[in-house]
Amino acid sequence: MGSLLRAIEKLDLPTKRIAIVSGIGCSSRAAGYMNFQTLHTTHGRALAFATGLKMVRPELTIFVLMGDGDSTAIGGNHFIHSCRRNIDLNAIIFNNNIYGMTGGQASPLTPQGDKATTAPYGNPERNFDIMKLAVAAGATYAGRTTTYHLSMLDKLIEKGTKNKGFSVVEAMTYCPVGYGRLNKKGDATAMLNWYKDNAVMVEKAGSMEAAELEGKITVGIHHQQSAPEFVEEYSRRVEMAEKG
Ligand SMILES: Cc1ncc(C[n+]2csc(CCOP(=O)(O)OP(=O)(O)O)c2C)c(N)n1
Repeated sequence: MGSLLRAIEKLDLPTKRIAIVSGIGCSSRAAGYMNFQTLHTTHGRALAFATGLKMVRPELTIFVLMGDGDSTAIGGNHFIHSCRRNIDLNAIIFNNNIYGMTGGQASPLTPQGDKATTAPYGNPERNFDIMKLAVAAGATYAGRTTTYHLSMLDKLIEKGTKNKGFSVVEAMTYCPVGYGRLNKKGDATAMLNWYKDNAVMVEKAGSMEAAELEGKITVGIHHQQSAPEFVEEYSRRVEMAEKG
């Protein structure tokens, strides 16, 4: 939340033109602490609400705050179609590798083998790589970092906001209670240190072997491209149809 506020300050955007849309979860509570135009919506549907808002108020800069369960489980379909449409929204995914608010169930971002209350013998499922999912589905900006690397997180959000299209920023945000305790990751400080020790810049990762990257977090801008933006494309087509 601090990174988002610092990025907004840097971008010098008029406060009244900023909307924060969030789903339901620990992460989505962030919307309630910020004094912008805020919508705290339903679990998994933040992107659907944000899509409607952007279509009727295209002048708004919209940040969509979601948890990993919110955005990739119940809201997974909205996520891939938002990427595909390239609608000008700024999704910020707080990835704590678990369903935090409801007490630590496994999410699509719980690493295989890790424990969750619904996976007491270790998670048998493979986890998504949000960056790969976003890029494959058509997002025009995808960046990832951790809450240890705060200045990088500020910059990733800032750059993503400047992108005209669907931007995804994945912020690894540790949950020492729901995930850390079950997986013996230590306290909050130990989890932050784990981020510090295991982050690899995406540029460097390109020249590393898959085995070396096992268990590492690749951080930085993973993807950037330009493509037609959905609301503009939609309006252009309406205009053309009206002209006959
Ligand atoms: C339709 C619906 N299904 C389930 C829930 C219960 N629920 C509330 S928060 C949550 C999971 C939150 O996990 P995540 O999205 O990863 O966010 P976090 O709390 O970890 O930030 C669930 C399943 C709900 N509120 N609404």
